[in-house]
Amino acid sequence: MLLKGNKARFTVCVEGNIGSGKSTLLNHFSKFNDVEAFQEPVQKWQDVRGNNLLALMYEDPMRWAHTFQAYVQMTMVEQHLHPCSTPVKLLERSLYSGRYCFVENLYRSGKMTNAEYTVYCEWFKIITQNLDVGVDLIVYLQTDPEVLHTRIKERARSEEQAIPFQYLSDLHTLHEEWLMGPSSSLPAPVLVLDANDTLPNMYKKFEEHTSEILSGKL
Ligand code: DCP
Repeated sequence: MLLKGNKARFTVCVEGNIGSGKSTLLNHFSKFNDVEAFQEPVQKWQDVRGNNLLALMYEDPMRWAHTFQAYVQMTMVEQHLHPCSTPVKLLERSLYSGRYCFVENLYRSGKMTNAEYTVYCEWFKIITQNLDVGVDLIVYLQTDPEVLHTRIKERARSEEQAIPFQYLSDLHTLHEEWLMGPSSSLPAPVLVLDANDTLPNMYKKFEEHTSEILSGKL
């Protein structure tokens, strides 16, 4: 595939912890004519020439976290650079949450070595400084880890069934630090939506915030 660059006028990344409802938001807005939505390529991560890297990462993070995150980073570059024919490009997650939430968490909890973390971060720096991975708006689906824990059990994605509550709680803290704090690592302004709500109420919120989400304007 030829990566020709991002031609969309407005690029929005949807962020939030595991199970916060990012895919639901993307599915909702993908029905709009001027929006092209790019779902996170989880299936690619589950089958890298027959290797389920997502499962390996959860089973043995000390061995596989770096390999998995390096691959996620590569697929995220593809998403960021993928040509877009519509004015609005909607991305599920980004290079940035990989770096500032997941990898930071794996490093802080001792599941990535200092050497692995450094190599990953060097790649991140080269990519963000040299490629067109610009973002205009981040939509943050802010959700309590208790709610996520229940949702993850209900949706029963097999790789995720052993995720401990602490993992979700740590990831929540890092999303909050990155998106709600005085962060110098934010690539764009953040629109926060409380995503603890029921599905019908979330659809109402999407409707209320449509113009903000698709143009950054109230
Ligand atoms: N994941 C990870 N590291 C990343 C990105 C994702 O370990 N840099 C893992 C966490 C999940 C799976 O990949 O097990 C998918 O995570 P997401 O939170 O990105 O996607 P969901 O499918 O959970 O999104 P939602 O339920 O909000 O639609």
